[in-house]
Amino acid sequence: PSAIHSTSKVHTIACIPGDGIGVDITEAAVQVLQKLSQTLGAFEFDFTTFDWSSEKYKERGWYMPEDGLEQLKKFDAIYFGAVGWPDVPDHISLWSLILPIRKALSQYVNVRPTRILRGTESPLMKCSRSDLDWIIIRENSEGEYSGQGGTTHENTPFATATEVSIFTQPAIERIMRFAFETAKSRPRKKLTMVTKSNAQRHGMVLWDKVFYQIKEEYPDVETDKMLVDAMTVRMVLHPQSLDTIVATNLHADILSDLAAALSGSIGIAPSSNLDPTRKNPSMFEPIHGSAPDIAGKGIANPVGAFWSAAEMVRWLGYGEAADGLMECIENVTGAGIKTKDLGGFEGTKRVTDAVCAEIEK
Ligand code: GGG
Repeated sequence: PSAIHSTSKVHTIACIPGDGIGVDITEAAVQVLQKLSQTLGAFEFDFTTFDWSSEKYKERGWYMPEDGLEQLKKFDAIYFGAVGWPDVPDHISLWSLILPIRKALSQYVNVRPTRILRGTESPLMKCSRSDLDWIIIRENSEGEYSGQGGTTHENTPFATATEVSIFTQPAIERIMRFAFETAKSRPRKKLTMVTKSNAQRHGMVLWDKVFYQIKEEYPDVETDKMLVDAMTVRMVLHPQSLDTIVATNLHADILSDLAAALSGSIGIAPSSNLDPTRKNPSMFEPIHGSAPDIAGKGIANPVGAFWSAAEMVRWLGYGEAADGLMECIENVTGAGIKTKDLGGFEGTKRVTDAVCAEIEK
């Protein structure tokens, strides 16, 4: 093994477990990633863990140190668990950790794949594994999560707040191109674009317009356009009619939770926050939150964390290893080794050990 390791590439990974089950599932993901690298010998991971969390915020008054973003820029990738805890307002935790990281590191694409893993099932009647295989492309840098706005007349009966959505042509163009390229790379070559451009008549109309402009460059991709409310109905009633989906920051955030639930559980859903220019490290995190009600109990589903880890491995250049890890995960779910949210009886450790055993086979 030492001879193999001497030629393997070492990748530095910033690890931010964050809050609640983020800690449980990050520990599990690191175990799986280490097992994968030791078994394959082609790459190694050098993890540095950052204790940036709501618990530490309560002690220190900050989530990230002032140079936190600069520290992160030095890594090859970031692995993130979850953020949010009941006694810290959610907008503070989100705007102190993941949102600044996504913005500062130019991670303007959030890729959220959804499919029904072997041995699991959709809560939808008559929805087979081949009926639901989607990739949601979420605009990750602006839109409804621009952080612009303010409150006046605070703590009076006339309190007034604005939350300004910002949509810019360059940001819409780059997310559309990424979405078209993704759709083009998939067998069905089909892209559904989602907005609410009947009720929101500025930013979302621009979003529609840019979509039709970029579409001209991709004559081989079949497209359609949906309003977000109708899209929720289509996802439930006609899942097989969808493939690649592109939506704004807020809409895709919501639709991807629905997608995850329709595929069996939010506990399996991964996400990749990508800087496609590769000038900055990209960040990989399961889409679920910190789940305070089950945190530390050893029952959190680690599959979304493992799938996110597989996507990190893919992004670092090891597509075959990522596919192999996905195969191991599905061998485990396929054998019925699953947590409660997927209808199983196992805990985090048992699922993690089973995936590690599959990797070693
Ligand atoms: N692991 C992801 C996480 O902590 N999610 C919490 C959340 O609410 N995220 C919102 C977002 O992804 O924009």
